[in-house]
Amino acid sequence: MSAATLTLVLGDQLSLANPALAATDRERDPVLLAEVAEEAAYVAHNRHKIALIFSAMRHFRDVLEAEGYTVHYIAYEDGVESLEAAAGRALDASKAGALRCCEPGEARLAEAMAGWEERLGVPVTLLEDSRFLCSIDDFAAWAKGRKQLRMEYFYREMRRRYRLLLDDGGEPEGGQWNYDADNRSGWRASEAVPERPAAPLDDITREVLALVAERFPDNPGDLEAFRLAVTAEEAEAQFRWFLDHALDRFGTYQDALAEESPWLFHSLISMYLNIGLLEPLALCRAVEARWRDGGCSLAAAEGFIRQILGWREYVRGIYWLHMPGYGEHNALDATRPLPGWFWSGDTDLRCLQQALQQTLDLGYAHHIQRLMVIGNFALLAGLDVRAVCDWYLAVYVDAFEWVELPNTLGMALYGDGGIMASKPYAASGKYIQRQGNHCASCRYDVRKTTGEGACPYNALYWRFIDRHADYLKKNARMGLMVGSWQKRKAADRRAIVAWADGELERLAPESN
Ligand code: FAD
Ligand code: DLZ
Repeated sequence: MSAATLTLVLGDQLSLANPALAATDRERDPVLLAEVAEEAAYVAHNRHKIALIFSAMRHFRDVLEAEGYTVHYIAYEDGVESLEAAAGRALDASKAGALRCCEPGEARLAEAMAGWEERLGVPVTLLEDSRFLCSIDDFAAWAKGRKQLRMEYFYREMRRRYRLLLDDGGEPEGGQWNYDADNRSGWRASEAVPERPAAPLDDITREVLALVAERFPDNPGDLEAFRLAVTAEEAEAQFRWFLDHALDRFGTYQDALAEESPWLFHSLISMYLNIGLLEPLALCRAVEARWRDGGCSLAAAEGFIRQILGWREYVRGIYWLHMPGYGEHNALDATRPLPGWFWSGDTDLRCLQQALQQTLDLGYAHHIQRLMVIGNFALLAGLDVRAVCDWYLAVYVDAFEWVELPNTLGMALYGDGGIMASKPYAASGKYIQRQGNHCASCRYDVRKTTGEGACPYNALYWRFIDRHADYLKKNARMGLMVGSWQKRKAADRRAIVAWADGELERLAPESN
């Protein structure tokens, strides 16, 4: 019998379809899962994220044992520093002569693992992560030779490849590839938001919550409010609830901002997808089936499938195409320090306050809060791109660098100079007012640009246009806005920029 190979399963690879498990001989090869200090502390993760991952890992250990695998489990209390140290221990204990793992999702860990063979003294095999619908190599082949990469064209190819929402002739159902224009309604509190069921808390999760409370007292996250699924079955139940109660309104209110709800009709499944509890193609097929059965509109089904099959795969492709080095971009030279209230939520801008508070407490904000409320403020204020990206990586339950970095640096901050987005997502308070009902209970007046009580987004928007006019003029989609700014009287422009400078110094001081 050949020597055993140790299979390492990382905390975001908790799926029986993990290719490293598929290659494991259950009779011979031990499996290692390890809760380690380094992974739990490389940023100040939201406590919901640590609790989710540790509890899901412990539950997955039980699933693997029931499936006949021999599991070597290292708990956080065992005090092991790093995944490398954990692998070293398990290799010694099991006498395995090699190690295999599905490739890690973050370049940071991939780089560290590149030295394992030498340091651990055994062959290390990394297997392609088959849980994604477009491999890193396929994305690179698609990107090759294209002057500009755009998600929409990638998405169409993915629709054809997986035959999703196509008619018998292979053309898009309804005659259009994209129904985004139907997905932009603002929230006017004219309908009820369904109550979301919490996933059950069992003994394993309770134990993990106590551990996280004790060991991570200073990290963000209100553990009393922990309500996440920690097994594949529970995550599936959350998704089924979304299909039955929210999908049909998902499209309509995808871009809406609401006082009443942190999540409106969003699915709340990114964290389960990202750690392996749900599988992307199955979700897309279930949503298509729901539309074919008449259970939701085509715009809702297409909008949802586009997020998973399009955006999620696209951002991962962009990440690996440009790593290492992607995180070093700072196209707009944004270096202002991140204000301390990003970590407390203590601001009197109503939309920002709500988005930050739920982010810190629950580790969740929906896309428009991340992009057009928090991200937009960071973009307009010129906050330091590295600090902003580190903040996003820390605070969200679903944050892993492969998905966080292109979304934050590229989409929200335009820090990559247009690799991800065709224009900066910069907007004044008018956009936030149009999309929801925060402005009605805000102390600032969204109709005012300058003067006491004016909504800070307004003057900051024009300051942004003024500051980057030469750069933005080259962008076909921003040229009009720059032109209309430059046509205004010089004295008016000076007054707006001076007001914005003062507001910025008040809200995000240059030295703090
Ligand atoms: P829904 O709105 O219900 O969408 C369904 C699913 O589509 C999501 O669960 C997610 O898997 C996928 N999806 C939607 N948009 C994107 C996108 N732009 N990129 C990748 N997947 C997408 N998503 C993460 O998973 N992790 C992150 O760290 C993350 N950071 C972000 C940072 C910024 C600045 C922005 C603008 C977006 C970020 N996103 C991130 C994308 C998106 O905001 C979240 O996936 C979404 O809000 C999760 O909530 P949901 O499950 O309710 O999503
Ligand atoms: C995020 C995370 C945390 C908090 N803890 C662990 C852990 O203790 N053990 C582990 O294997 N994985 C953990 N993870 C997920 C890893 O950070 C993730 O696998 C890498 O970031 C690569 O995507």
